[in-house]
Amino acid sequence: MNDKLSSIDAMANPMGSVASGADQAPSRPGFEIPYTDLREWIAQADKLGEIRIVKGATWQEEIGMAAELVQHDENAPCVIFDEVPGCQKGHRVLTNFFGGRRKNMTLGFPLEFSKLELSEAFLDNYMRELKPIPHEVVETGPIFENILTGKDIDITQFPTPIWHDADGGRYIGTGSYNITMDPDEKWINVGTYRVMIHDKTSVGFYMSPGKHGRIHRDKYQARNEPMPVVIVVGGDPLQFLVACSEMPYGICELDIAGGLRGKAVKVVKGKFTGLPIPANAEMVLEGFVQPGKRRLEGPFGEWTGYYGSDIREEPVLDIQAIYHRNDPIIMGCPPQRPPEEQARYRAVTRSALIRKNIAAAGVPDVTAVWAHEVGGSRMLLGVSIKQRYAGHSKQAGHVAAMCHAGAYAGKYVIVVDEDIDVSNLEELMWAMLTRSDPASGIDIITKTWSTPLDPRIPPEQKEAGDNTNSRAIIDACRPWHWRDKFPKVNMPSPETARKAMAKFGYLLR
Ligand SMILES: Cc1cc2nc3c(=O)[nH]c(=O)nc-3n(C[C@H](O)[C@H](O)[C@H](O)COP(=O)(O)O)c2cc1C
Ligand SMILES: [Mn+2]
Repeated sequence: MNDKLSSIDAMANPMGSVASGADQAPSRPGFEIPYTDLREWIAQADKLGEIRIVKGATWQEEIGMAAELVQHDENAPCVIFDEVPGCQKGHRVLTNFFGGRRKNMTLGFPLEFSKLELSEAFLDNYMRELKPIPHEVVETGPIFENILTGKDIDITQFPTPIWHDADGGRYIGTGSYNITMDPDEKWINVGTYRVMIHDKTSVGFYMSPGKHGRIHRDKYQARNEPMPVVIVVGGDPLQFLVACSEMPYGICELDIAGGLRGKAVKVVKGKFTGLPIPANAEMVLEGFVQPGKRRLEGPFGEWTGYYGSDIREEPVLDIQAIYHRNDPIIMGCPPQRPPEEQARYRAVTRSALIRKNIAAAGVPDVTAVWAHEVGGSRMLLGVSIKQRYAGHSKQAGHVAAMCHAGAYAGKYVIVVDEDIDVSNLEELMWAMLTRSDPASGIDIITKTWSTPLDPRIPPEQKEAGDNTNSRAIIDACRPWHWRDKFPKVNMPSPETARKAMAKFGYLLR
């Protein structure tokens, strides 16, 4: 699984290689994603014994409290909240989908894979060559079981929690995705951006500068035209994982999810916007963002572990229709202080994407990448390489810091030799402490892509509209020109370690 990316891939453009032609055969002989929607996913996770149902918890306080607890424990179950006081029985909220052994099931890989193996399998089987399969329009689907329009629209009736006690509102969109179209280039984007309820018929959402949905929105605003939007607030977990990952610009994430599954995603057309809506989604909001219309949004407990960006004016979605299945399930993935659930799944997907991006930039012999959970899978990257030439480690570090999947909101990149397991935080730190020289081994890049959510950007800089931060690239490889003189590591060889485990492993249990 550790084999190198092919030289063909290394020479591909930085967007990654994208095969066209959309043949329907999955590229992963032997692996299969065992569900096509959230309900089938729940049935699979239940088979693993990893689903718990909680009845009677309140949306005002208790669901948020419980979510915080389970999301911080990677072996905790997925929890589905039902019979939420004040809400209809059967209208549910699901949290902590990505944990335990179900995370492997979610990606269609063997349950015994480690997180690094999971990420590498994701890279090898899905990401190395993206093979999008165009989504397929069908007449109808379960999402049209209930259609609420006009006076019937009331988004406040569903069990949307207050996730963190100082949140500025009820966030219905956390495990959600927004579907929009580029008004010039006409391509469809699917991206996860937090969504807060304003009142019965409107919600607000926050998109950081540079995100694809934000680029679409800025274009509509510049044209002074309403932007059609569809928001899926519960649906296929695989689609969600694709929607919240930095996929290439210009490619529809519905088609990427179809490609991963080897089967086109079936969509119905929104009755007001004509935008594609996954036919088996749980709940969907459809409407328009009027140019210039804004309302206060936030604060919201964010992935950095802070209430990110204060309450500010953000665009508003006026809801024209709510579609939902019978007994709909809202998917909740509220960010918490890392490491937590969100960091767990993003580590798996982002580490793979960064590795792909580095190879696409032509850097050879990257042996592993890990986007560490403690940094929300953005702020601390570990990269291991098999050093081939002087300057190789700096090159790998700078590309990791600046490639598409690694650039946004990064802080520290540590480059180490291939003997280090970069997914093991203590091992990575040990390598940094013993193989880097602070005076000569740290490069700083300034004015880099970040976000108003970054807690360390000074207020006066944010007010001036400058949300950039800086990066440190720490070269913790054995110095190239005297690598042979570097003291030997005093750990046993892999062979001795295996023997020790076989003979004395019982002492650990
Ligand atoms: C649970 C969750 C919530 C997120 N919320 C936001 C958000 O509010 N605003 C934002 O710009 N990005 C948010 N993101 C990150 C984006 O989903 C991610 O950058 C994605 O790549 C955006 O899609 P795009 O690349 O098509 O723009 C969130 C991610 C997750 C997992
Ligand atoms: Mn996108």
